[in-house]
Amino acid sequence: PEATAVYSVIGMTCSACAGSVEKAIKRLPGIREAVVDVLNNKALVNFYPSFVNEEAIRETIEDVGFEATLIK
Ligand code: 9UX
Repeated sequence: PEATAVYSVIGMTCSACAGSVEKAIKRLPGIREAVVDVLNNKALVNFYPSFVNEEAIRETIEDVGFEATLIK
């Protein structure tokens, strides 16, 4: 079964920022869906826990250059 994680993402200033975060998350294994909302500084990710976890996703967002905190 899949799980959902929501992150607060600090530092995204345009929709291209959100696009690059989404793309990076979707390159990870086990990602079912990723939606990044630049206006609300949030990322919602639906994933399969046998392949990836909350912390790996969080680190991927940080690797793109934004500060990410798991909020849900
Ligand atoms: Mo453009 Mo968004 O360089 O950071 S992608 S502002």
